[in-house]
This record gives sequence, structure tokens and C-alpha cells, in this order.
Amino acid sequence: QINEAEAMVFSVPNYACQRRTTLENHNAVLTDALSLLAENAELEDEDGRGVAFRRAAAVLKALPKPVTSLTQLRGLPCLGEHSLRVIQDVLETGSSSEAESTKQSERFKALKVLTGIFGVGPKTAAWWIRHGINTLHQLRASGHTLNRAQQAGLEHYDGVNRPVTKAEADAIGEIVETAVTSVLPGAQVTLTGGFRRGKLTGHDVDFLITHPEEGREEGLMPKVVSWLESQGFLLYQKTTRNSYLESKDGPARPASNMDRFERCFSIFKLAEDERRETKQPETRTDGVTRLRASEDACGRQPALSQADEEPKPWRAVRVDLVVSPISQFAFALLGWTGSKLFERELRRWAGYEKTMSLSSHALYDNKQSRYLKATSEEEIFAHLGLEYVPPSERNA
Ligand code: 8DG
Ligand code: MN
Ligand code: MN
Repeated sequence: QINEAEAMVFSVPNYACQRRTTLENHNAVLTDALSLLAENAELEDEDGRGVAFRRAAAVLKALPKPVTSLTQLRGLPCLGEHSLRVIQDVLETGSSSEAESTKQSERFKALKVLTGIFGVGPKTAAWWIRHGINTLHQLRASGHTLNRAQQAGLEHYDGVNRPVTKAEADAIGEIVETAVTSVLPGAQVTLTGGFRRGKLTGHDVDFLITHPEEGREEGLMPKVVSWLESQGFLLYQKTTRNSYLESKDGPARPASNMDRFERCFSIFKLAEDERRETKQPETRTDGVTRLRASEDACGRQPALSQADEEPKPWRAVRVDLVVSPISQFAFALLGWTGSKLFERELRRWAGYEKTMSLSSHALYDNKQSRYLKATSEEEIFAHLGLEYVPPSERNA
């Protein structure tokens, strides 16, 4: 039994970018419950509520020990009434009844399945549900028109929704490296996103591409994509041109948090022999494990039907590619490393505490009316008056 009077009272700074959040989480049950409620809010297109739950979860992720009583949380930032109720429920009963009932609800399940299709957001999913579509089967049967991204998303649903391992990310990294240096020798590829933060799995693989000579990176993406396509590595790709406007005294201030780099959202075709890992039976999204043809106990060729196709010798992997000029590289690297909440908190800190505007392109000081240059992430943190937080400690 833990004596409440002896239990330590935690202290945590207000902004996630002031904290060191590693992958070691002493309060996973609490943060899983809050994260699920955040996900549900996001699926319901209620981003404000989503952020509130994400902030609360991030505070608990930063704690050095498991929470044992509510009194330890007194004075902590970002813990609203609703989040505290969820925490209390978990502390008293071992689980959150709200998170559990959300997880079981038909609407949550339908929203999750439908937004699991690449190219489908909460609004489209909600519209389909209103029209009686709750499953992939119902969607396929409905004859609804799907755009190109959604068609690819539906076709490669299992692959896109299966976690990507670090080994797979490294294999994709080698392919991207080969593609990039083939079309522009000297160009550099950097792994960003969750894998740069040390995560062992991810929902996609993120890369940032640049060249040490300013301007040499221009027009690089279409060439990289053509190379990848010619080698049969792409199942889907959509490339967006750089729309970032240069003004005479520096880059124009971006209108929103969306950046304007040349980028490519893609689905890679990764061959089994390029995955550098021990092969395991494939797990279907319905949780049924099926054996590979070679593992059929009786040595029979398994019958091919629509429901049980031959296992593929490759898997689909979501990959994001971004090209940045070297002058903006540090900002792009910081912006694409995440976590999403850490990024949001950096921008909030910059705006509210420093009267600065931070984007993946630049840092603008609104008081001095000028851009603050940086060639490393360390310099950006210094401009912001923050202690440097390495990628592995940005897992807020
Ligand atoms: P995961 O894939 O393992 O699930 O996690 P992740 O790598 O942290 O998430 P992500 O969704 O791949 O996002 C990685 C980073 O990229 C994150 O910090 C947010 C950033 N990012 C986007 N889209 C955009 C965008 O349009 N503009 C900018 N500036 N950043 C973006 O995902
Ligand atoms: Mn990612
Ligand atoms: Mn991504």
C-alpha cells in the first residue's frame, strides 16, 4: 500500500517542448486511455477536444514514475476536468470505462476502419456512415466513387494498416538513398518522423531530402519518383510541387502550418527479401493468422479463393518524401521529426512566449520583424530560448 502523504508530487513544465519525453512510459494504461479518447475526438472531427486529451496524455508520459493517486497530480498543467475524471477512473478501477465503451462502440469501429483507408479522412468516413456504409465490404459493394488515393488505399488496406518495422524502414531507406543519389549525386537523405525519434514501429516511413548546394535540389522529386517507378517500387504516388514563395528578404511567411515543400505521399512495394527480418505468418486485420503456402501442414497447395488469396511476396508500406533546400533544412528536419504534439507545442511556445512564428521553413521574429537563420536544430532551440531536446526525447 502506498501512503498518499509519502507519494511524490510531480512537477512538469507547461509546454511539451520544455520536457524530455522518452519512449519509456511509466503510465501506459493512463496514456492509452487518454490517447484513445483523443483518437476518438479526432475521428469525430473535434480537434480541440483531441488536442486537450493529447496534451493530458503527454504530461503523464513525462512523469518519472507511475501515478498512484490523484493528489500527486495537483498543480500539473494540461489536466482538465474530463482528463482528471478519466485518470481517477483508471486509478480506482484499473481501466477507463469511457475509453472501454468508446473502443466497443460501433461508430468508433466504423470510423477507424474507414479512415484506415489511405486518402479517407473523418469527414468522408462520417458521410459514408450516414449513408449506411460501416465496413470495407459495404464500401466496395456500394459503388461509391473513390478517388485515386482511396482506390490505392482500399487495394492495399492490409499492408498500409500493418505496422512498419525499423528493419523495413531501413530497407526502404536504402532504396530511397539509391534512387536519390542515382538522379542527383551528392544529394542527402535523412530519416525523419517516428523512426528518427527511436520508435521501433511506425505507420509510415518519412524522409527528408536535400543537397548541400542551394538550388541543386530544385525539380528533384519528379526525377526520384520516375526512378522509383521505373524500378517498380511504387504502388501509388502523388507528388505536390513546391509552392513556397521567395521574397527579396527571405522566404515569405507561410499562411498555415501546412508547409509548401516539394513532397510525395506514396505507397511502396517492398519485396519480402528486402525486408531483412525473419518471416512470420501474416496477420490479417480480422486477427486470423494464416499460414504461408510453404507452411501448409499437409503439403497441399491451398485452394485459391477470393477470401483466401495466395500470400504476396511483398508488402505495401506508406512512405512520405519531402525535398527541402539546404537553407531551410534545419527547420524542415525539426518540423518533420515530430511528434505531432511536440511540433504543435513548439509553435505554441514560439507564438505565445516569444512572439515568433515557427514553421518547417523558417523562424520569424515578430518583434524584430526579421527571420532568424539556423543551420541546425540546436540553433533553432537556442533562438526559441529552449534547452535543446534531442529527437529521442521528443516523444510527447
Ligand atoms: P508514425 O508515422 O510512426 O505513426 O509517427 P510519426 O512519424 O511521428 O507521424 P507522421 O504522421 O508520419 O508525421 C511525422 C511528422 O511529419 C510530424 O511531426 C508531422 C509532420 N507532418 C506531416 N504532415 C505534415 C505537413 O503537411 N507539414 C508539416 N510541416 N509537417 C507535417 O505528417
Ligand atoms: Mn511517420
Ligand atoms: Mn508521415
